[in-house]
Parts: sequence; C-alpha cells; structure tokens
Amino acid sequence: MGVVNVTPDSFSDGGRSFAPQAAVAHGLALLEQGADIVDVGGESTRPGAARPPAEEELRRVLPVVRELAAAGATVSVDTMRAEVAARALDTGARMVNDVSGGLADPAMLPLMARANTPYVLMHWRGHSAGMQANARYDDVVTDVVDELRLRIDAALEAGVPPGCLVVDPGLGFAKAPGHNWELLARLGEVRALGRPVLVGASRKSFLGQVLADPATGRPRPASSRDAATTAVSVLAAAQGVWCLRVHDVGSTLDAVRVTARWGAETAATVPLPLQRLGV
Ligand code: PMM
Repeated sequence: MGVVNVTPDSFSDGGRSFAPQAAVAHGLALLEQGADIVDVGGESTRPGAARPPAEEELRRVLPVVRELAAAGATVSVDTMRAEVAARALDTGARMVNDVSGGLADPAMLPLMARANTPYVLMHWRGHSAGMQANARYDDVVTDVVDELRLRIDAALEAGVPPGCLVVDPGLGFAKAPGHNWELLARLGEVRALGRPVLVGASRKSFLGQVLADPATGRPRPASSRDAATTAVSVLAAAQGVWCLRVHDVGSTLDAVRVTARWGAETAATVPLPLQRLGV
C-alpha cells in the first residue's frame, strides 16, 4: 500500500503532495512502482496535529480519489470520518482505512456494515493532539490485542461483514518507541486475532531514533528513513503481515520479493503481502 498524503503538514513528506495534481501524480508513480493499493488521506495524524474541518478534508481527498480510481487504481481512503469515507466510496474508493478503529465517529461502523468493502481497524487511543499521553500499557502487545478484539466485536455487532475486517497495531499512535518494537517483535499475537494484518512503520520516528546521529543524538530525519523502513518491512512480511503501508513502494516491493524467494528456498511458509485484494 503506497501512501498519498494530501496534507500540508504530514511528518513524513512535509506536504509534498498537497496540491491535488501533485497528489495524483504521486499516486500514479506509486502504482508504477508496483503498489497494489494507494491510500489517500487528507488529515495529518502526526502527534500534536490539529484536525481540518470535514469540508476541508473532502476538498482535499475527493479529486485525488476520483482521478486515481479513474486511472484503474485500487484506492483506499485514510479517514476517521464516516462522511468522508462515504463520499470517497461513492467517488471510486474501494477500501476504508480508519486509524481510529471506528471510535472517532459513531456513524463509521454502520456505514461499513452497508458498504461491504475492506475496512482497516487500527489500534487508537485518541486524536493526535493528546495521544502520546495515552502511551501507557501493562503489556503493550496484550493490551493492544485486547483493545483490537473489542473493536472487531463492535464492528461485527454493527453488521460489518467479517471478511472485510483488517487489523493494524497502530505503530506510533499512543506508543513510545519501545512499544513499537515490542509490537513488531510479537506480530504473531496480532495475527492470532484471525484477521489480515496491516502494518504502517514507514518513516516513523521510532526508526529515526534507532538511526540517531551518534555524535549529537539527533534523530535521523523522516526523509532519510527509507532503508530502515525496508528492513522493518521485510521482517514484518516474514511474520505474515498481509499489507505494508509505505511511502517508498519500490524499495519495499523489491525487498519483499527477495524475502519471498528466500522463503521458497528454505521451504518455510512465508505468507507475504503480495496477494491482491479480492475486490
Ligand atoms: N500511519 C499513518 C497514517 N495512517 N494508517 C494505518 N492503517 N496505519 C498506520 O500506521 C498509519 C495510517 C501516519 O503516517 P503518515 O503521516 O506517513 O501517513
């Protein structure tokens, strides 16, 4: 899954694709690199970010969704708002990526019950402005899995078809750096929820911290974290993750294909995120 942020303030690309035409061109380039899905988002989820009003989010994402869908792309819309999800689905999107797992908008689960389309439930503990204060866990993996199970139950109760549900541990969302590493090391426990797993580690600050300049201690900037992202992607793919949400699709896809070849040789069953969405 390639990331198309239509925001002026994303941490990872600093608003590089803010103009609709630039965002469309970026999405087409990601498809060219081999992305199966392009994920179009109009709200920055950077820690501390302010939310745009719904009209502004619609103004950002709809033209981009329309053009990418018209070009034949499988488009996912990254939104916490049911209204934005509904309009994007009407405009050609075929998947909804909700970082709040249905918690931010009570209308989202009923919409997804009607939509019959893949729906990503991410682990979430509140909006970006204050989320890092919620990075408190007894055992982060057990707690995240338990909270995701509650969201799966809520979605099923609302009538979302079971086959539509995808889960995501929400790296960087109400997580300290160590929490992200623990979640990655124990992805098997997230997979045990019995749903396809999506992971979004791309360019996140916990990678920047590992790569900090030894002399100054300054974290590596987001623009130079793609090799680290590739390494994490390979390790996550080898643990059976279904989908990797990344900014640099080309390097991730190359690395995942090599991992698949390696897996074939060692006769290990390495489920990889290469399967197409059945939509
Ligand atoms: N991370 C970001 C945005 N959307 N969606 C899912 N499902 N999982 C994530 O980890 C995730 C997401 C933040 O990253 P960005 O600002 O680079 O888009």
